Amino acid sequence: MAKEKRPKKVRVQFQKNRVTRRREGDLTRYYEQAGEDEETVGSESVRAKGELSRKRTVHVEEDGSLAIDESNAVRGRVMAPHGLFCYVATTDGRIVKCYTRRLLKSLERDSRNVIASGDWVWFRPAHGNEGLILRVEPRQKVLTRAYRQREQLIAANVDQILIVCALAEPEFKRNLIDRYLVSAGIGGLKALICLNKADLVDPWRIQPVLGLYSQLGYSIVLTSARNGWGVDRLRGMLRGKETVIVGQSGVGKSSLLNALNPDLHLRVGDVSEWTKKGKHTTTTAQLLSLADGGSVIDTPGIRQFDVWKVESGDVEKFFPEFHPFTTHCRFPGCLHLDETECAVRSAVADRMISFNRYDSYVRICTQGALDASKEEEEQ
Ligand SMILES: Nc1nc2c(ncn2[C@@H]2O[C@H](COP(=O)(O)OP(=O)(O)OP(=O)(O)O)[C@@H](O)[C@H]2O)c(=O)[nH]1
Ligand SMILES: [Mg+2]
Ligand SMILES: [Zn+2]
Repeated sequence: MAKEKRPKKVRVQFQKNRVTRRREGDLTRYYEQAGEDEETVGSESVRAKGELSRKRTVHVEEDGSLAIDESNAVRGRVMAPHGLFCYVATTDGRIVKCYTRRLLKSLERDSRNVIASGDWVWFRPAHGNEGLILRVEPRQKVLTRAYRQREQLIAANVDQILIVCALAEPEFKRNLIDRYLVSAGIGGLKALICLNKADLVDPWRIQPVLGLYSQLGYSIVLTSARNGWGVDRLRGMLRGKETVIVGQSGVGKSSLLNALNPDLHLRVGDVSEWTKKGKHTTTTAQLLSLADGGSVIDTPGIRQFDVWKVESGDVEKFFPEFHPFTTHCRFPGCLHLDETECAVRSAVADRMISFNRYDSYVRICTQGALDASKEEEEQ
């Protein structure tokens, strides 16, 4: 007989700001007055042990998410988080501006952001077209990165990642592709690579990159959002799937989505003439539905993408071309960095492994040692 699932109790430390006087004009004050605390009577208890050590007992599901009464709540998917609030699309097609219940922030024991684009949530409707998020459903596959020594969720509940690079303007960065590939591997996401702005370069320049990544087994597509090359093929790769689209600012992520679905009317920017780095036209990740099925999360361009907490010994898993050589290294557990008689490094010297890929590998393995102050966001 199936075991009945029952919520269990956990103790949650209050955040400091829950025990201090609320500021005038606090955005969530209205909702708390509207009964956040009353709703939880019976399921939560407060024991005061001095002002700053208050804890609350809450009921959580087996998966760790907060147990709530779903009969008073509406289910929806987070389209775009905007700091204190986010827009949530309901299954009946409405878009509701939602704030987040503070208790969720206290429950978030790892230091991730509480809500991400693509999250499935339950909210309690309030006046106007607003609501209060009570529960975040457990996430399936996610894309995260390291940002200021914390794990930042970029997108939740996605099947695949589309890594967009521009072959020119801004300068093509191969190393970034490899970082995204490792993060995709960690998150269990299928990785697709899109080389955009193909109209700006001679085809012969692209061959080595196309050859390398297709030999490694990744789907790779050459596109031009300007003249429409490759757009049909790309549409086929995204159809019916949940995809997060990533890449530097100015590579053409939003332009490609407009080319796929002209109804989206996404803002696209100018690549600034003097830096050729792009101008950050998209400022928050947003979930968009595609006309022929599936959805995409368009993300803002970021300058630095670091993989979140991967052990050096695990990085080689995501470099399949190393695998035939690793068993020939002299030391078991060789990290292929500075060990003697390393078969991977010999293969790089013999050009059997791409130097650029090996360079990416070394950077990812040693990224923990990088000065955190180097991490910056282009926004
Ligand atoms: N020549 C050429 N220009 C393109 C192509 N795709 C996009 N662009 C131009 O590149 C610039 C940046 O495009 P966006 O779509 O805003 O780039 P993005 O990746 O969304 O940038 P962020 O939102 O800042 O992350 C715009 O001026 C586009 O017109 C292309 O295939 N060829
Ligand atoms: Mg954009
Ligand atoms: Zn080795």
